[in-house]
Amino acid sequence: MRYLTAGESHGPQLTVIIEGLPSQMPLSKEKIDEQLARRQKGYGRGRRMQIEQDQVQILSGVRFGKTTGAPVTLVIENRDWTHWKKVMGVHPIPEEAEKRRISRPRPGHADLNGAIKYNHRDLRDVLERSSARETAARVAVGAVALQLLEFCKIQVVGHVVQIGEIEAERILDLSCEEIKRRSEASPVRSVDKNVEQPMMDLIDQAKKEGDSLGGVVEVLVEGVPVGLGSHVQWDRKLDGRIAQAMVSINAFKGVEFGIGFEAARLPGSKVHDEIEWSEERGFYRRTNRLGGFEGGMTTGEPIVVRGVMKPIPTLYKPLMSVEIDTKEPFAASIERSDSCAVPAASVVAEHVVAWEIAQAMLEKFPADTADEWIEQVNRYRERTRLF
Ligand code: EPS
Repeated sequence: MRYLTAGESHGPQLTVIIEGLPSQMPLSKEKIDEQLARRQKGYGRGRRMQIEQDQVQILSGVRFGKTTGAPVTLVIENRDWTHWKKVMGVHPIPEEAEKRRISRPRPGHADLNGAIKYNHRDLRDVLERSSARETAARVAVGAVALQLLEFCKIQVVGHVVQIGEIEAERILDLSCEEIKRRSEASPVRSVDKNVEQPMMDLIDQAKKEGDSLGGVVEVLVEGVPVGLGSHVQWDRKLDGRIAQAMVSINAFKGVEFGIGFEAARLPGSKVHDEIEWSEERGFYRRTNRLGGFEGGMTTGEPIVVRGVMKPIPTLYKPLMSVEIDTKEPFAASIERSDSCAVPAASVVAEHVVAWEIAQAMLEKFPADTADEWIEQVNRYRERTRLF
């Protein structure tokens, strides 16, 4: 299973083609729209989110509510496009191109590297594609993956564990269901009520100062069978693939599993998870410090992965940069932006992880139809329980 996304932030639409979904799988547009709406919420978003009301159109691969096995095309229109037709059109409009040209790269963005690499004198040719608007497409893809995972009772949820210096209390053993219930009711998508107001105050302060804030999000996956991914080759290690997917989200700079970087400080006896066995569960771990992975394979314990997001680099209080024509120092151009997108990023992280799990499930249990697929999953679950 694979996908590609296309589309610019202020172009007409985002487009995705997903290939490799089994046939006969119920696929609901409404469920994708629900996820798109979740991504648009969250304290700290800017004015653009008042313009967009993301909804998906399914343009191929689904008939009468079920997948056919053919590629699925998803489209999300950019409502803001109506204001950008002249700036983002396909046909040349030389006066417009010159008038609206951007020549002051923003530190922390793709602007300068992309312009040098692709030889663009207008930085908009880079920033339109590097914009985090693309994460709407990735959520749509993940929402399809989530519907596949629902079939075999795998649940995925993302939530915010830190914004700026404010950390949520680490509440162990919350189920996906409980995390979903709590974070959904929180404007900052945190399960810890006590940090909600301080996080919002911090975001308000950053906004007032023309600054931006980053944070940490966590994704929990429940119900994964043991043995997804493989130790036998570097690019088949599933934790490695999830790490790549997480860091590919705009502004993400790092990833950890389970206790993560904390493991550096602890002796092995306080890091590794002891093995137990019961008739009902088969083999399991007494703790889950390693976040559901050993040897690049799932242990069957919940997957716990966290990603760190840097503060959004588009600042109303711009940093210094250099004009690409005159080579003179300048304050970088000011573009409309969010002051904090960490709550939205927790939804994006949830969806990119969902995709990686769904892909790993289809690799392990290749099938043309959803029924064939679920049959294999159930057989394997029984075999591993009896091991
Ligand atoms: C973004 C800048 C802002 C954000 C955008 C990502 O857009 P604009 O430049 O139109 O104000 O709102 O995020 C989205 C559009 C979205 O859907 O999340 C950027 O520079 O990355």
